[in-house]
Amino acid sequence: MSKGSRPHVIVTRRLPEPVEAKLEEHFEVTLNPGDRVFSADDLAGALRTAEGLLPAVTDKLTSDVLSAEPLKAGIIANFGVGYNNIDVEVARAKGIVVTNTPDVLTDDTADIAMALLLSVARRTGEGERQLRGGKWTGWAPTHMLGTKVSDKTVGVVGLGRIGQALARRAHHGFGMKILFYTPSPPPSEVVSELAAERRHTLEELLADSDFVSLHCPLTPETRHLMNAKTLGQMKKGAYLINTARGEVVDEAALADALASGVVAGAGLDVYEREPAVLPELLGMENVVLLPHLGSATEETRVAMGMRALDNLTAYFRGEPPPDRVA
Ligand code: 8YV
Repeated sequence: MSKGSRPHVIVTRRLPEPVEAKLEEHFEVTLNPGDRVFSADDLAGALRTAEGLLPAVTDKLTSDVLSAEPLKAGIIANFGVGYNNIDVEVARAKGIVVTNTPDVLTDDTADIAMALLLSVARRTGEGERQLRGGKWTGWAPTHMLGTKVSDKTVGVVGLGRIGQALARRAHHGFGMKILFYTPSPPPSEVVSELAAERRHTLEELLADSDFVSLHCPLTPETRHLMNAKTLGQMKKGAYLINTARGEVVDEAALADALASGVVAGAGLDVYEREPAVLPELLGMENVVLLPHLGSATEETRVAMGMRALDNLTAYFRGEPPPDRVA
């Protein structure tokens, strides 16, 4: 039921304090101070109870969940740019508006992609584990030699906002050559600024890239885009970086490719079955594993919350929400 005259919004996860305070100024808000992850029943219940829902990547708004009756929610303001956690076709059919939070997390996510690229190439995780484990015996000319990053080629899969930001860092900061494979290329000024070259097939991109960085959304077409076959098409000695969605990579095939040396190393921030990570990967030294930290800075998580709030505010004022995706 609507609480009072202000719209009721259910927030599924604990958000940074300034965001929760601002939400409370505008709406009747149900917060989740204990940060317990909602079950499918909880999500369906929320859609029956409140006019608005503010979920995150951990909330699977499947066709079943969205079929909650009688439906009260008119808007799902997702906290995140990726919205593969929401069945947008069903939401659209039910008349539910869906919004996301683009732009504000672009730089941070590109930073994490670059951090993973540097880390796996220069073996920083492995080095730290060795030192902390008391196994470092001292400097030596041949100790833990990695792969030089500067002047190498990075193949960017998906040259959207985050792909471009990664390419900018790699090109301007590290003198890397940029190749890209994307369905809709950015404006020609962007391509020239990055001195980037388009490859029309994934196979062509993989064959020429020392590093492959994934920046595409998860869709039925991109699910397992990197599989045993495409991993096998990567250049010898190349590295895979994934800050997009875990399901873009067949994790078991990646573990095999890493174990057999088909792929030299990987830097991963996302996984197929988060928070589970394939045990084989956990035991590998040539893999850098982060716990989905792409947008995890104080500034950005606040900005994401404020962006979700702007979408809710516009919707409840009867205006078009700025980041409507369905
Ligand atoms: C977020 C992300 O942490 O925005 C995205 O798509 O993957 C992450 O940056 C997560 O989605 C929050 O719900």
